[in-house]
Amino acid sequence: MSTDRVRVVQENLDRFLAEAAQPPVALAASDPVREGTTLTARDALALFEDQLLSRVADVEARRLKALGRSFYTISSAGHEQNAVVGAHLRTTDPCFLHYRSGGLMMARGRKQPGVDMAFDTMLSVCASEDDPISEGRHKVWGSRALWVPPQTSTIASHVPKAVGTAFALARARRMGVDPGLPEDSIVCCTFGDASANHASALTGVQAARYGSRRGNPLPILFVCEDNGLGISTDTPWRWIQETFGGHKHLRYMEADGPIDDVWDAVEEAVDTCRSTRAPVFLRLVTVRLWGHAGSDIEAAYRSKQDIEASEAQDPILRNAARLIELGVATPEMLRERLASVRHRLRAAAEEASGRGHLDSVQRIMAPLAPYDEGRVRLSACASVAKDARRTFWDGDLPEDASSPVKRTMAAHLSAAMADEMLKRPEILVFGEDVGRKGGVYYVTAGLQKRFGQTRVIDTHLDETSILGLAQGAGMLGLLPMPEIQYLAYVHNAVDQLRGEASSLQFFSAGQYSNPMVVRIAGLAYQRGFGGHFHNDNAMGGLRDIPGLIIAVPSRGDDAVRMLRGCLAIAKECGRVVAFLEPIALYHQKDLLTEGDEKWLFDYPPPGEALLPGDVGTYGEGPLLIVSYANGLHMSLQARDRLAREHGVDARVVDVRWINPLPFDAIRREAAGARAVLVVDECRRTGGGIAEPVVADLAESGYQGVLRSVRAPDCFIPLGPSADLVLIQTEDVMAAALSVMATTHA
Ligand SMILES: Cc1ncc(C[n+]2csc(CCOP(=O)(O)OP(=O)(O)O)c2C)c(N)n1
Ligand SMILES: [Mg+2]
Repeated sequence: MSTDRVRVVQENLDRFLAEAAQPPVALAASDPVREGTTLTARDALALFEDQLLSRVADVEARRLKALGRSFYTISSAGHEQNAVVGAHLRTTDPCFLHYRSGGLMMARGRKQPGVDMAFDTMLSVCASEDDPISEGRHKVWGSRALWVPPQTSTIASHVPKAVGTAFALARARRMGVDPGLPEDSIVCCTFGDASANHASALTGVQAARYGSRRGNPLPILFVCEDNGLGISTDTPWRWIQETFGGHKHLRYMEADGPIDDVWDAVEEAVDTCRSTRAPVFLRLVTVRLWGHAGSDIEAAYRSKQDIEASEAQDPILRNAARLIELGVATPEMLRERLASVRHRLRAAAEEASGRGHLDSVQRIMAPLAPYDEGRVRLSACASVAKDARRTFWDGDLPEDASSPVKRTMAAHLSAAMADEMLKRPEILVFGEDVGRKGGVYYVTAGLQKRFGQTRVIDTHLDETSILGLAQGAGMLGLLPMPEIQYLAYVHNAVDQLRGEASSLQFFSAGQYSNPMVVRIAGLAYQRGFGGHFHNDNAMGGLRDIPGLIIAVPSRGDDAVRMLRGCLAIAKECGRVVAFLEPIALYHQKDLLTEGDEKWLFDYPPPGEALLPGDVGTYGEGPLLIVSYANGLHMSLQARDRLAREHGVDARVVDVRWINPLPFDAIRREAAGARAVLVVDECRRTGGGIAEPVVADLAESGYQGVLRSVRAPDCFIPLGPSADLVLIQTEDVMAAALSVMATTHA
């Protein structure tokens, strides 16, 4: 068997077009291709050209790859019937696409003057800096003009945000925010048949059904491009139908057969989704030609008969035959189209592969973490309408409150959220139990009552969907504030932050953003409610996400100022922010002795804010302790005892911002210190701050002694044993004394 299946498939088409008989009739351009369809001869021919563009782009990508001039060979070959989906959708229907949706993109591009999707595709496979969507950062289907946010290579990870976008369409309008799309827009999300088994796909579909069942408009069209294979593993016969057919709150349809039948089926699916504003699942039957990617040797796991059977089902071959049979075109017309497309793509390939690539770290990173401090500070410190506040607080402003109960971090955060919601009508608060109950720790208590169910939503129990909604809402102009109940429970959905939300600005060259402030209750030291999953003392899984801002307040007033800063960063710069709230400090009142109430603070009135780089400092002394959160609380206790019991003075710095770490401020503070002790409640190698802070000081030439206190690399047991694997004030004392002893020696 010839191993060059690209050539074989092309030759099949050429041979067919050379030998095909003339059509029995000739249709006029505006004639329907047969009775009972809206597909006209003109549309059918245009679709065929879209499909050819997609096909020949794949051929050229492989040719260039063999020459070392392109870098991506996962093709759409065999999937080109998806062009019909592109033809039926509007360019104002947001699309989140499978990597084989090339036909769809060509058909969509045709609707937008000034867009040349074929050329852009070649730029993309060549990783050219001129690729309009990603500037060569990845081969993605994406376009700002066509409302197609770029997808990542993680299969199905785009499904939750597609659902979130569909949900946010109507929600934004209800909140008075214009999403910039027509009211009857729908969202389209395509994926493969193997991907349909993935947790992200299943949870996306489930979220759509659940949301719809709850009475929300959820106009999402799921399109499963079913080629029966996931790389080498076959999908059981009828599996997609068995899995997604027959569910309530999900209309299931199929599109298969000749182009005109596919046209009718897709039309019905799109129209149903648009008119019912409810989820529709369309199985689009496809074949996969040429293996999974250029590097895949398909013959190793598929028989010759199997491969040839797929090739015989080549949609372009079948469509060519159908167009001739229906009288849409003569073989000669199709030959001419094919020749012209080949000519056009060859020129595009040559041109695109000659263009440059991003050529500096600076240019590569430019869209990753945009930050305009001036704008952010203005926005963070902007006042909240006085009258609205007075009415809302019923004359009892939080900064005037005197009851200590009102001044814990939890109470302050609650008030700060209310103030920010008054100030920013685009804020949407959602998560598990945040509405009626007010959150597990009552931080969102009362918000739903005051702001209504439109702006404060109890979601179903799924962190992936929560973060999917955050992305969709953010893309449509809302300012999402999702809550994740515990740090340990962000891990099961962390790809939505890591691979998706945090990478959107990067892979879209800053053309799309999904601003959000994700509130996460976390860290350890909870009394009475323990075990690892409620006391997760590691944030390494967040710290290594490029561009993600991580804020960790240690006291109530800081929390308020930092939250204002975080919302402003999200709003003004489109950034993704993790706001990690130390559970054990939510209701902490005391600092040094029981009942001293020294950890209660006044509510900072609107106008005050903290931004990355703004650290907190306590005291003076030759010992510098660098810490955050519970460690900060313990460090301040240690500082008091060091002075009283040992005559050792220490200065304590609260870094407040875990990402980006305030290295400049730490270096400045360290300059006058004989020793620096980093108190890190996270695990020794769990991605806390000790490693980077110590490394930075060492590398920047700090001459004093460096030491750290960190927790062992262990999960946290239930009950009193927990304290054995969590650092304690005693540990801070011991390390501080030992390090100071070294400096005296
Ligand atoms: C989460 C994840 N796991 C594994 C992969 C590697 N991978 C890429 S494509 C693919 C198969 C997908 O098959 P299917 O969804 O049927 O799409 P098809 O390629 O057949 O169109 C796999 C396993 C990935 N990209 N993402
Ligand atoms: Mg497949």
